Amino acid sequence: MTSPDRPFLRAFENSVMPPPLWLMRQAGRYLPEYRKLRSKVSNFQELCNTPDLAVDITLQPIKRFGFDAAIIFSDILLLPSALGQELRFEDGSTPRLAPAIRTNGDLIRLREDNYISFLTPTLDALAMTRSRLPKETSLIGFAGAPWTVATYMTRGDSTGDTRAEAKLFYYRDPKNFTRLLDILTRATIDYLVKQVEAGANAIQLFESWAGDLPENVFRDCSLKPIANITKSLREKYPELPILLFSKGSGLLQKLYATETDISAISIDSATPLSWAKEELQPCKLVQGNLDPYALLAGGPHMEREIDSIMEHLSPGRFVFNLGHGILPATPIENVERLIKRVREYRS
Ligand code: 1CP
Repeated sequence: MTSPDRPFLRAFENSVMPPPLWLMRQAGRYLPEYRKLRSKVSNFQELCNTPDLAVDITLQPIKRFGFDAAIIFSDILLLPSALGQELRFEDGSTPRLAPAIRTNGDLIRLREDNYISFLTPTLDALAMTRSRLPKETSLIGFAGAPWTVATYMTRGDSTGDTRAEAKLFYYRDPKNFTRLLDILTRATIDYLVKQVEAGANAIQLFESWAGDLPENVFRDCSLKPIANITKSLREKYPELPILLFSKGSGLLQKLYATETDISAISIDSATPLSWAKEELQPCKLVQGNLDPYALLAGGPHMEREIDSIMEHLSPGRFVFNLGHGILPATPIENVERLIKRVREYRS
């Protein structure tokens, strides 16, 4: 049996025109059909943990827009919840994990076995989604990168900077903070392997909070765990597309490209296109990077930005996306215009 033709997967080999297209957070509050389902349950976690609902939500943007890839509806914070922290999503505020993990003594509270059983709803949703997706559409599984997940785990209920407690834990007690990163690295590998077994065709890692790390801390806390995760996945799945989105990491993104086994870098909106073309694209696929506010505003500015991204990046290995998640106030018509502009682009 030959494998189905999936433009998103083909783009990892060669330039594909028009380029494959999907949007980070494409299932979410800007969609009326999402808001309708969301209003029927008491909290966001219930959506993630009810496979029928998670599948319907994952498929919503595919049915409406025909994107080339679906991303499973879930959250990066379900993993620390499976490891034993209590997770609370409250509308309009940052999600919370309690009690905070800030010392060696806190680490022993984390579950090191059987945590995957708490993630079964997402694995079931992946398998069900794969069976219901059009065959040409790829399915993306995901996890948070260990540093970003650790920022939430160490933060607890504190209201300060998201990264403060993780940095302080690392600076005061690097040995035990590294143990936390190791626990997360191992659990993330396990979880991603299960996601691939359930039907994910590609994996994306989200590193949202590594943007202001000094280089040596970046190497220890972001680069190293990501290198370990990708090495393990690569040994098991030599061809698996592994994408990494690392918001705000600027020039240091080059280190992921040269020192890890990722397949693609999803660049944020502040990453210069000419730099991405020259420094990243020769060795990795580049994904990105329209500013979500340009999409929200729409109009001629958005069209110029799309053309510029296409001009720089579409001749190489490229997937069109945003530079961060789509904003809840984004008009549907602007998403439709974006798709048309990308698919009808002529250089
Ligand atoms: O309906 C609602 O009000 C819930 C909003 C929401 C949604 C739709 C949250 C809470 N998470 C999600 C889904 C989600 N989160 C997906 C689903 C797939 C998709 O369509 O893209 C993904 C991939 C994520 C990843 C995620 N969660 C990240 C990494 C990417 C990023 O945005 O930087 C992070 C940091 C989170 C934590 C999180 N979950 C939810 C919120 C509001 C946040 C961010 C909070 C913060 O800024 O600290």
